[in-house]
Amino acid sequence: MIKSSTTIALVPQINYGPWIYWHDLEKSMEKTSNLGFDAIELFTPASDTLEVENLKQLLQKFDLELSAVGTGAGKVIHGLTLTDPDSEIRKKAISFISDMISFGAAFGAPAIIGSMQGNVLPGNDRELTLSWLAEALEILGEKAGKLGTFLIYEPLNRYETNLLNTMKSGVEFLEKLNTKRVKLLADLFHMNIEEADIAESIRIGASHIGHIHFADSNRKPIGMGHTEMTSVASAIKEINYSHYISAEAFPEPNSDEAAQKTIDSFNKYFL
Ligand SMILES: [Mn+2]
Repeated sequence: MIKSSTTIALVPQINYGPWIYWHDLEKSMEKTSNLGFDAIELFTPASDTLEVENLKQLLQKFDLELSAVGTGAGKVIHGLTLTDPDSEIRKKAISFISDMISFGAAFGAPAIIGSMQGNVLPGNDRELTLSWLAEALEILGEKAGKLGTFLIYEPLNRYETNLLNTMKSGVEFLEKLNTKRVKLLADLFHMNIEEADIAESIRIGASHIGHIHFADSNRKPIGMGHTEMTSVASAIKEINYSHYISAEAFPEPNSDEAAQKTIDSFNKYFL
């Protein structure tokens, strides 16, 4: 079954970005639940921002699941990436994500590696940089596996990383790893920029895809841009996708309308 999720940003330093709800966890969960979503995806400053027992109670109260946890705060707040030429920074990045994996795993939810993957920096070797990414995914994928979950790696568009931008390059990268506990994130906004054919790329990703970010061509909620969603939705169903479709979209025109637009689109294409 394909499941729906909103996104909630709880990082005080960030006040705008592609998240539906902002800063008020309980109110955001209540609204998510009232609209009929299955889950929430969280963007928190750290793995210990929320108390596990407290979040468990809230999830139960609102009949929601945790779809995934983001790790981007490691970069935004601490300047950490998995591909920094400084090995001490890479170690800290691995440790930050490792703690996030433990937090998510308490709810059966995977952690997402997006901006924490970093870039090949000027003057650095591409193969060496990719080997640092591979090393980190091996360690973190196995850690997630031991905790009964998996890790999600997200190919980003060229304006956010120069590492891997397409589903195909992501699949080829994962297939060279020893760990089988890393899955790919199909972010429809990034794919709109990088892929020749989003539906075909979903088929290429197939069983490797473990999470989907649901956003239109302009990163607004699906239905507010020009992504041709009918063929994309068919491909998602065709591969028997059974994880979450999560609204990593701008809260436009506001959070409530963005959430409503998202669930209307989700119901239109996936119910
Ligand atoms: Mn994304």
